[in-house]
Amino acid sequence: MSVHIERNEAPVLPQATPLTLINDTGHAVAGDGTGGFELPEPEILKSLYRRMVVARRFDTQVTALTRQGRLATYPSALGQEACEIGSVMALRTSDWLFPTYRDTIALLTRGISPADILEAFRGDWHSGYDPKAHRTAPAATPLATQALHAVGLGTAARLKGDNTVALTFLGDGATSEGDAHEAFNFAAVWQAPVIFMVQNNQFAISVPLKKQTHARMLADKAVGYGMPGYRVDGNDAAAVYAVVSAAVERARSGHGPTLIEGLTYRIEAHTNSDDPSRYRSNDDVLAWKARDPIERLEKYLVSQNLLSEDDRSAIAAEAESLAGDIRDAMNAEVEIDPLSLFDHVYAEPRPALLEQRQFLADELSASEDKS
Ligand SMILES: Cc1ncc(C[n+]2csc(CCOP(=O)(O)OP(=O)(O)O)c2C)c(N)n1
Repeated sequence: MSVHIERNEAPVLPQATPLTLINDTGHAVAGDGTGGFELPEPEILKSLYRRMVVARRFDTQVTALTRQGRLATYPSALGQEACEIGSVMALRTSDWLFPTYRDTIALLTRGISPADILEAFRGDWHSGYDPKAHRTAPAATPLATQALHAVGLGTAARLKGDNTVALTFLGDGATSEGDAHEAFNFAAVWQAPVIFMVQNNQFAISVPLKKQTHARMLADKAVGYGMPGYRVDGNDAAAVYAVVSAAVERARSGHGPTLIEGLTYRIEAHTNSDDPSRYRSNDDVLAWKARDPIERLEKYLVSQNLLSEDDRSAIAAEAESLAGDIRDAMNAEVEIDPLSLFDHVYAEPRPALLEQRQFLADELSASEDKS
């Protein structure tokens, strides 16, 4: 089946001032400042808030358990809640998500259980959840590979004539990878229904953005590929939700991909094995903490009488109950079959892999005989 591809008008350069709907003092931005986007409905804002609070509790709990040695590694998303959750909430459950290792709280928002999310970080399994059941690919560690997978799935959906949209998260550093270029290029050539959500959290481990790109900003890159680009305040969940929703709608109605740069900051270390004090100043961290995505939405909701004390208690209870579930799951000793490492690598087993499997099986039974 052939698909007719329309040429877009030459996209215009995105505006450099990040699109914001609720500013960092918790006030709704008026008039022209909104770039034509509208504040989401109160119910959506409340849901964004609730999910961000729960996600932060997830993050702080997992960081604590990592320090206790319960997980091998954890890339915190603390401070990036608006980007992660604002984006995912703009999807339908039938859409696909292609996440990276950083996006655990996006997985949580997709309804994947903490135990299943964390299995891979504990080193127990490649992916602790069934990607098809959740329409969420395993979180990619090789940078930018997930963007190609999103373009593949989006293109297949387009060819099949269904209206599935694929959203993929990339970091600022990932945009320097060849895979990102290939994904952007072919998404635009094939007009794939894909949203590239670039979370510009300023650093690729210790490498600042200015060493990754000479472009004015990451959103500008969209224009060269022939797709629209937006720079959004990545700490404003309302703006992220509104801009991503518009991109999803555009993709779903056959108008191709969008690249969105969410300007945000990674408050914690890259992972628990990194010391960020070696490459960034505490003043920067404090300045970004003052722009906290949760606090600003809370201020707005309170000012509009949309968040009662009862609401807050219920959200706090939900967050604490989730933290308890995480502790239970990570404190449980699980039996892992080392041979399961070879399951699901290929749909049809390959001789070389079977040989390696047999080698490990022999080693295991030899060590059992000795003990
Ligand atoms: C192809 C590839 N090269 C190098 C790495 C090692 N690596 C892991 S994370 C990282 C930095 C990524 O930064 P960014 O894309 O900005 O994402 P962030 O971790 O900040 O969310 C690097 C270089 C990798 N995982 N994959």
